Amino acid sequence: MNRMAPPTASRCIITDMETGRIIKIVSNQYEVLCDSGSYTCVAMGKLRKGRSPIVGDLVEVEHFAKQSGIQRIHPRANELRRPLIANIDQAIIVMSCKEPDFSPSLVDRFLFQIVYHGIEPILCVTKTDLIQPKDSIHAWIQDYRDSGYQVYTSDKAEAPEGFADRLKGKISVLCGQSGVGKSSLLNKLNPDFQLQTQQISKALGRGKHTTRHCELHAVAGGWVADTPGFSSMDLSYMEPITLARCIPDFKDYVDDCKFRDCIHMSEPQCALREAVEQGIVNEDRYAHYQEIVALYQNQKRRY
Ligand SMILES: Nc1nc2c(ncn2[C@@H]2O[C@H](COP(=O)(O)OP(=O)(O)OP(=O)(O)O)[C@@H](O)[C@H]2O)c(=O)[nH]1
Ligand SMILES: [Mg+2]
Ligand SMILES: [Zn+2]
Repeated sequence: MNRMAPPTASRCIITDMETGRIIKIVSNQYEVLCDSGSYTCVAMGKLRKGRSPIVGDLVEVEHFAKQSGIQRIHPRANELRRPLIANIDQAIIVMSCKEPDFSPSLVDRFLFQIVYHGIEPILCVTKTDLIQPKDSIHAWIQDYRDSGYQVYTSDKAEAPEGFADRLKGKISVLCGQSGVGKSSLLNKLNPDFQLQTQQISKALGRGKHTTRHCELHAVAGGWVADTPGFSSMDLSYMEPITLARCIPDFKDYVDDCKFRDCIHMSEPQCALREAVEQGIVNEDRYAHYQEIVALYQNQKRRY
């Protein structure tokens, strides 16, 4: 029997590669969760020339003697621009009743971006303890429910009822302005969590950007990305015909317009506008859609 060791050359090509998911990026350090553990990795040279790895990416990691490096990014199932994250199942739009004030126009901007990228939206309205039972925000919440959206509500004490079940087995991302209570929501779901939270600035009436990085956390049997808050996003890239097709409460109507290239603004016999006029589709959401179309058209005019 030949007991000789395999030739050295073949030993050299055996590499220690593993697939993992990026759960956090700070400076140029990538935290990648693999089956064998969590590794702080660098991006290898050939990656730097192409697209950059982002949180949520599935990557091939090579383990060397003293460090681990990301060699390849798997193709992405989807990708959000703000917050920047890949491969997510659902995005939770977090909006507070007060501090900062509830804004349906901002909810819809988040919503449009999420559905445009093929991601399932969920709405979570926080700080219900700060409003009276007769506050008009309750009517807004009902409007979203009537339009077919899933809406959770929470107060200072409790995470929304049934919310933990919705996260199970999924990769989710929290989107919302600073100070709405995104990190607080995760702390409520898992008492072991101590994510930093901070009162909103009384002077400015808005958050102080307490969370600084996008990071996936294991919570409620799933993964949820806590993200830094923001309230402005560039949506002028969204192509109107495609956007209208992606909006869940619009899509049943857009195929019945007279013109196939109808962008549902002033074209005759527009089925979407008729549905709005009949009160079937929410007129505020339609107005918010029109704002995005105007942004798109302005941007096109400039180039
Ligand atoms: N009254 C009340 N306060 C809340 C509720 N949820 C969060 N807060 C408070 O709102 C403030 C901001 O909460 P955070 O969780 O830090 O907000 P955030 O969305 O993570 O903010 P950024 O990290 O800056 O994006 C904190 O003082 C929380 O205690 C709630 O349901 N009711
Ligand atoms: Mg936070
Ligand atoms: Zn139309």
